[in-house]
Amino acid sequence: MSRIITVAAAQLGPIQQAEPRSVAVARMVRLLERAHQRGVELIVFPELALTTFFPRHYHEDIAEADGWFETAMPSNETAPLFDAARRYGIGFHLGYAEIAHEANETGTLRKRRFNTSILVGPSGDVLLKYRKVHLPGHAEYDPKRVVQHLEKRYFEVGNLGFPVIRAPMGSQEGINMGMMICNDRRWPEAWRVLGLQSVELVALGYNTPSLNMDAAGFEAHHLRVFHSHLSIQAGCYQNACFAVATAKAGVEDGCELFGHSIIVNPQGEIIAMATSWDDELITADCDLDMCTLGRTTIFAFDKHRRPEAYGRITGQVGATAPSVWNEPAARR
Ligand code: CDT
Repeated sequence: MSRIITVAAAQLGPIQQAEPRSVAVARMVRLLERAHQRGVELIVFPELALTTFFPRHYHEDIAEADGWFETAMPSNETAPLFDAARRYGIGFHLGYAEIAHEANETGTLRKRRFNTSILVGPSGDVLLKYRKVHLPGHAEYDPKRVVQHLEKRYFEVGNLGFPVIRAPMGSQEGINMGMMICNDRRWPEAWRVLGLQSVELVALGYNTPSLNMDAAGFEAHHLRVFHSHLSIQAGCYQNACFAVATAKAGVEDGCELFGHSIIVNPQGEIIAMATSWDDELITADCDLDMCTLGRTTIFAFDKHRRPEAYGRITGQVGATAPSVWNEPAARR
């Protein structure tokens, strides 16, 4: 049986601060209807898809930001999305800010906030949840920045690892699927952890500003999209998988997000790309058997990986200084 699945990246144009979730959900339902007309079986929406990218807004008291978070999924506001997906038999990926009442590492039950994504099956069941691990930005207001990026203030580091699930999707009886969120795509470790679980398709949502607001040095504008694509294409090639990488795009609360959503194959080739800064659906037929070549030849992990040489990857966080070469004493 053929292992071809039709997938879509459902790029969203900007969502302004004052816009309610109902507007974003209605836009997503329209994209889902268009996806159905094009025979799509899995649709990927962006990171924090229900609201503006609120980590650019500073709240002194973190609890004041709770209005940006979801306490239930589905909820009354997101139910139309789940209903439409069930009606059309389409699976979907959704990014949102999550409040969970959970025990922390010490066993104390408390309110916890995560940057989360879920993979929902065509039946409406949540198949898999992921919480963003690589949180960019800063935790305190930074007066040097023109636009804040306060993910480290509002979210805890994800505590679910990088899980992969094999589940039915569309006409396929089983696809190995995993997720990452925005900044995660720049970290090869994230891709490899998914690759080590035989991932075939990575769903990935992002919100990336067109300008580097870090005020720490110059970065040419055209390199922003290049680095995003480079990371996703390398991740797919080195782990022999597909990725559906979906952006929020356009000018949101005065801050420009660069869009350029892509679908990438296991050769690292871009097979579809968004061209607008608006709501836009791009689709591709992905033959999952394409994953076999890489994973049985150059990236046959079981034959060629050398974990005994990779200790530093999990053993340290920051880079150490290398040992310094000294000219032999006889030549001094
Ligand atoms: N949302 C997100 O993770 N965005 C980051 C921007 C980094 S600039 C602080 C990204 O890696 O695209």
